[in-house]
Amino acid sequence: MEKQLQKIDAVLYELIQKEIQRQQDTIDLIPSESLVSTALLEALGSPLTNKYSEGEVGKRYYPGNEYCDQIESLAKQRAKQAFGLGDDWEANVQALSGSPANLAVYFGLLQVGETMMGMALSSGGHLTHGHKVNASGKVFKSVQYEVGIDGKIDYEKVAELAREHKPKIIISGYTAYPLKIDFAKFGEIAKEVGAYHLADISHIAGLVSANCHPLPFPFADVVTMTTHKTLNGPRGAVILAKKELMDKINRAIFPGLQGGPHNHQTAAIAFTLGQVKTSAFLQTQKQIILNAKTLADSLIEKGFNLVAGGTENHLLLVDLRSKNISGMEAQNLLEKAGLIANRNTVPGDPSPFNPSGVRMGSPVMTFRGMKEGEAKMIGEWIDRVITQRENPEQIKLEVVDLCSRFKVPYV
Ligand code: DSN
Repeated sequence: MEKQLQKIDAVLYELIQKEIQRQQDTIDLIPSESLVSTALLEALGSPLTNKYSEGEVGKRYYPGNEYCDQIESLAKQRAKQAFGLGDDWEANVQALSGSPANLAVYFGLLQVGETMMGMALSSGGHLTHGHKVNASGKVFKSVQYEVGIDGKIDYEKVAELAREHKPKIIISGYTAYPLKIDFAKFGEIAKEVGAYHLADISHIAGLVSANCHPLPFPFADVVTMTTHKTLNGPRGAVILAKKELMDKINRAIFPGLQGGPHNHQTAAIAFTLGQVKTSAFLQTQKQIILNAKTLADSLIEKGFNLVAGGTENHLLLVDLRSKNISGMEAQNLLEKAGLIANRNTVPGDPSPFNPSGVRMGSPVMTFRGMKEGEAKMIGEWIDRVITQRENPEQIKLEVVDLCSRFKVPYV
């Protein structure tokens, strides 16, 4: 097919080219972002976007779904294979992203006003885990647990809170937690109080599928994940649930929360899940962990404090209070140097509006092919920007030079 966008809408084309160049010339340390292949973009940019497929495979509200049915079935089958699941689990791949996926689980399994329990946003939980500004915290009664001042989950405290409030769902899985999660322990706590255990593995789905992080199965009743983080797929989500719960969740997705699934997105999810057992994917997930650890060690060596003392996964939280710089200032200086990391609260932060930390992750640098040597170099640049207060524009020249040796696939 001849390329058309540049001819028809040069303004939009130019903006997309500039964004591609920005991605090429910077190092993306945001642990929830990704770098997809051009093969994936072919599926995502396909004419499947034209089609309506409200309903489920074989039971659609529109005709003409022969191939969309096969594509959605393939995605569901691959979702189960990716995590080694058998007939007692089912998959839904229609949620448009992580937030609707989580809401569908709550609306499917809870009545309005019933109690759910998740980690507070300020401790590394997600908005949809019961924060008061989110539908999850408005529609349901939300109980929030927090990490200790050491940045670690105190499983006994979580159990005590669960015994006190008797939530109907307990959520494990986080957006800013650098340690491994003890899913078995969460399963025990949920069982004791008669709750469902929802594991939201959005951040670590790639690591989990590659056995680089303990699996939430069989300790969870439902597992949600976005597909655009360590899984390295398109924006989207997968819900895995025990067979007897899936009907309720399916109905919460459609007609409860959404209309037709995005078939082009489903195809790209099927592609992503088809890659997870390849040796290249497994190797990349191992390298993500090695790179995060190398970056963490390099920062610790330079005198930075890391929440929880380091990392066991793909991300680290740098506590900047000893460096006399706010999370916002650090984020801005790092961006000038071409290092893209986001400000984040750290345990004990008095206000979420002025966080004292920066969150960093290794997935995108790893997807670009960077290894321990580069991760160490990134740690040195961060130190030069934040501690030595060197001119970030000068450091950016070095960053762009490194980036030129690790091209994003679209330039
Ligand atoms: N925005 C994602 C993150 O950065 O972790 C979570 O939704």
